[in-house]
This record gives sequence, structure tokens and C-alpha cells, in this order.
Amino acid sequence: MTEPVHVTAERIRRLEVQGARNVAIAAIKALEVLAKETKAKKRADFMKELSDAKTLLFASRETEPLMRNAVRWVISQVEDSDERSVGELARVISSSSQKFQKSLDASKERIAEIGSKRIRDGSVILTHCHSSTVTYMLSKALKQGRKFEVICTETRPAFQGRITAKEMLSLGVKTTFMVDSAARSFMHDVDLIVVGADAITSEGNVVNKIGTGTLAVLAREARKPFYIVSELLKFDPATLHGEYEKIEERSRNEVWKEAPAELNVRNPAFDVTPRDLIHGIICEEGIVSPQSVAEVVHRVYPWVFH
Ligand code: RUB
Repeated sequence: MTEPVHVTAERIRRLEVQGARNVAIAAIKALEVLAKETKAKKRADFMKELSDAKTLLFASRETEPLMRNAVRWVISQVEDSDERSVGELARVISSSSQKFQKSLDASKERIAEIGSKRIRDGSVILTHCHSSTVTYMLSKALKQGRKFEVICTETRPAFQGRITAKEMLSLGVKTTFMVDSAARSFMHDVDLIVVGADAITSEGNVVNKIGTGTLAVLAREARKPFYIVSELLKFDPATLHGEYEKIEERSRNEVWKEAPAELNVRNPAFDVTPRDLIHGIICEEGIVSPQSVAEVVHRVYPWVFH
């Protein structure tokens, strides 16, 4: 196993790479490095290295179907190839990884085009955590001349809301920052809630940063539209076959470093927002209902189901 896969997996585990999209890109870039540096002489040995890399990357964060779909697809291109020489197979990994990244970029662009139309001039937008897909969509709306304000939650315990707040300020957007538990107090000021996704299940439920489900309930109470902004490839095909999406539980130290030892501290990284609380999923195919998302994925990315 080459070093970079270990290093990348560790960086993902430590949240040094954050957000589903960045995690997926880092993982397939690590495969590119592996392909470049491999000492394997035979196809079988190279395939074993890829398989070990996959195991390591999958274990780095368990609620990341985009990463799993990306890694599976890149490796499948080698599995399907008739090439025998490791040099040729390594080239297949590099070109497949780059192709996947290009298609993710195209999806991000399309999502931003579609989603930015939902941002009305003068509106107040609430977001949670840090989603690069959400912030890109907001930057697109800004470029189109739309004026809006953003409210960010701080997103305990790892404070990813600070990344969003800084990014919005750097774009010159008027930004308000609050603790997560203040969301209900400000919901009446909000016109639209947009959040990212880590996983979309076959039933159209969405897994995203812990606290997202609470915001969705509050949005329903205040009758405010609640949208998910996400690439379709965050769909987890395992959920179609009955698996529950696993919710990563992180170290108690992130919540309280010097907590009394006998205290039971829980730190789930994500929660599930039921589809009935979601107005729509803004994805590269348009704004789709959570109920129809599995069919749309099936139409656009049939390989996900293999
Ligand atoms: C990040 C998070 C983001 C999604 C979507 O959690 O929940 O909303 O990953 O992000 P963490 P993106 O900080 O624990 O990774 O749109 O960038 O894929």
C-alpha cells in the first residue's frame, strides 16, 4: 500500500478534508497517486492494492456514499478493462478519476444554475454546516446579481458553520452567525433553508450534518421551504436492498474534552431528515421530489445499482 492512501484516509477521518464532495474527490485522487507510485508487476497485485485502498478509504468515514460510489466506479473501470500491464491499468485509474471529477464539476455547475433561480432578490437564506455545493450555488446567485443575506448555524461540535460564514463574508454577503439552538428564534426571519447532503436513501430520506433534521422540523413549523442541494451520486444503493444508512459516531472528545469519565457522551455526526419535510432535492437533473429520486438516479447513473 502506498503512503498517500493512508494519509488521505487519516485526513478524511480527522475532518481535515470535510464535506461529502471534497471527501470523494480526495479519495479518488489518492487512487491516482497509488496508480502512479505502484510497484506492482502483475495485474493481480495491482488489483489487490486497489482493493486494500478501497477498504481503507471506506473505513475513514462511514456515511459517505458519494465517496463509495466514486471509488467503486473508478476501480470498476480497471476491472472491466482487458489490459494486462500494470502501466496501462494505472493510466485507466488516472483517466477514470479525472473523468469522474469532471462530471462532478459539471453536476455542481448545473445544480448552481438550477438552485440559484430559487434565490429571490432580498431574501434571507439559512444554511447549516458547510456544504461546498450550497456555497457554490449561493456564489452563482450572487454573480447573477441577486442580493441576499445568509444566516449560518455554528454547527457544533466541529464548527463547520465558521467555514461557511467566512466564505460568505469573503464574497461580500451580509452574514449572521448563531448557535445551533437559536435556529427557532430566527426562523421567522428566514425565507429559504438550503442544506447539503451526505447520503440520500432509496426512500428519499436525506442524511446530513447533525441538526439538519431539527432545522427541517422548525422550517415545517414556520412554513418555510426546506431544500436539499446535492449531487445525485450521494444516493446509497445499499439502502435499496434494505440496509440502513450507517450514521457515523465520532469521538466524545469533540463534544467535551474533559468530560467526567462516567458520563455517557454521544456524538453522532449526522441525522436523517425524513422526505416529508423536504420540499425538493436540487440536483443536476433539476429539482426533484425525494419520492422520485431513486428513479432519477436509476435513469442517469444505472451503474450505481450494479
Ligand atoms: C459536512 C456536511 C455537508 C455535506 C455536503 O459534514 O454535512 O452538508 O457533506 O457537503 P462534515 P458538500 O463536515 O462532517 O464532513 O456539498 O460539500 O458535499
